Amino acid sequence: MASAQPTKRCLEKSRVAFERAKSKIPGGVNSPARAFGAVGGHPLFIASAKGPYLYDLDGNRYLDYIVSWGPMILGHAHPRVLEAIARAAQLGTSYGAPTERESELVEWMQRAMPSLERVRLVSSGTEATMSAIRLARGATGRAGIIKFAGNYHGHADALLVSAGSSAATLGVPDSPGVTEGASRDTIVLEYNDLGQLERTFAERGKQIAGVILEPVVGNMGLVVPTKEFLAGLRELCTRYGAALIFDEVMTGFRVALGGAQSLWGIEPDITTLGKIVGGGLPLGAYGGKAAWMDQVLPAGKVFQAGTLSGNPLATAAGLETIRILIEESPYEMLESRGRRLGEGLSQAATQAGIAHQLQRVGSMMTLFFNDYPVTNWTQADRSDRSRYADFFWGMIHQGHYFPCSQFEALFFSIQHEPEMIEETIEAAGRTLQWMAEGIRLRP
Ligand code: KE4
Repeated sequence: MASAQPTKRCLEKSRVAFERAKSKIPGGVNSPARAFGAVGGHPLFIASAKGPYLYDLDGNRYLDYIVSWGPMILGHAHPRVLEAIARAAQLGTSYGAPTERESELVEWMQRAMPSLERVRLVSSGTEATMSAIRLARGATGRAGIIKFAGNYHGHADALLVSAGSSAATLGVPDSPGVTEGASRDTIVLEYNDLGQLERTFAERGKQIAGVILEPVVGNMGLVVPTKEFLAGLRELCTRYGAALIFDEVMTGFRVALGGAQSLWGIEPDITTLGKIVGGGLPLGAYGGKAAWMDQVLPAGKVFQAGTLSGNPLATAAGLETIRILIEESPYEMLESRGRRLGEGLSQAATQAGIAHQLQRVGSMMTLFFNDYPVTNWTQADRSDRSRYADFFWGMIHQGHYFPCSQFEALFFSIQHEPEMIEETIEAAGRTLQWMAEGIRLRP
């Protein structure tokens, strides 16, 4: 029996705002990930956010399942975080000189991630990963960096090769402007393919400065590494003296307090961080074993600098966020709510007779419209993008803001209560039923 037809929300003010923005900002957005390029229509312009909710210019309320692409694990406008930022702002916003709070933040990070013997604070995840590969190259005197297709590490030239996230979404995994010279030393392999990794090290091990990966991938949709792949990575990097770099910008403090490295029991040489560690303000970090990190200037000779590195407002927001996560330890609750959401989405797709894979770690997950489990980019790339676009818009018109791409993970916060998770599951059930009835939901 045909279910009630979807009612479309009025998004007129966002549409007008987008037209205005397009004449001033390339593509009307300051990051392509939020352009809705893969799902059609125009992006929603946000007026405010509170707790688990976003509010757009037209006054529509949404349960937020991107939470700023990961950072807002405590929910939006958390009172303690706002108070910490306001208190810091009264003392000035940037000094260009060291402050004690930078050391305090690092000490709290070290409590969560013992592998962080030294940490350098920067202003974004891109800066963190760019610096980490420069460190690996400077410390080893080698040029080769191994990355994996579908893994996104920000937009540094050497890493914008077969990248995931919006690079994959918008079909520019190898961007114009990234020269052959910049990417010549980047070796791209298939995620979870240990044999290919072993052969590459056997042939070129002495040229490899480091291997960088997402230890749980979010940027091709959620893909989990096999134990053998991770163990092989660690053993090969040790054997050949290459840096094992865990890009935990997305997974750090998300999949566990200690990130994916604490889940998998693998200690990287260098970890890159961002998102949650800044509590919603611009802050990234790279850190790890002192033997590596003490080669960064001025302790060592590998250059890296930044006007706003360790910014007082960003460290205040990050410190309060990490404090709350350590004090409240919400990870069992995030796991149980994540399990319920994942099971609910999968059951809804099964009831609608729609082929799918639900892949999840804790409070990050992806509903792939794909006939087979996704273990690498080749498989992720076979997902049905149009189906995802229909799903996305069916959820938007019912007030649930999912990632605007099949190749992104969804996240939720500690303020997404069980009854909200149930609302989302019910909305997904209606959406998937409409899709099964052939109703076009995407613009
Ligand atoms: P930023 O430069 O965006 O702070 O971090 C880059 C980055 C590095 N490593 C990983 C694993 C990441 O996921 C990211 C950024 N993630 C994307 C979303 N998947 C950010 C959203 C955007 O680009 O607007």
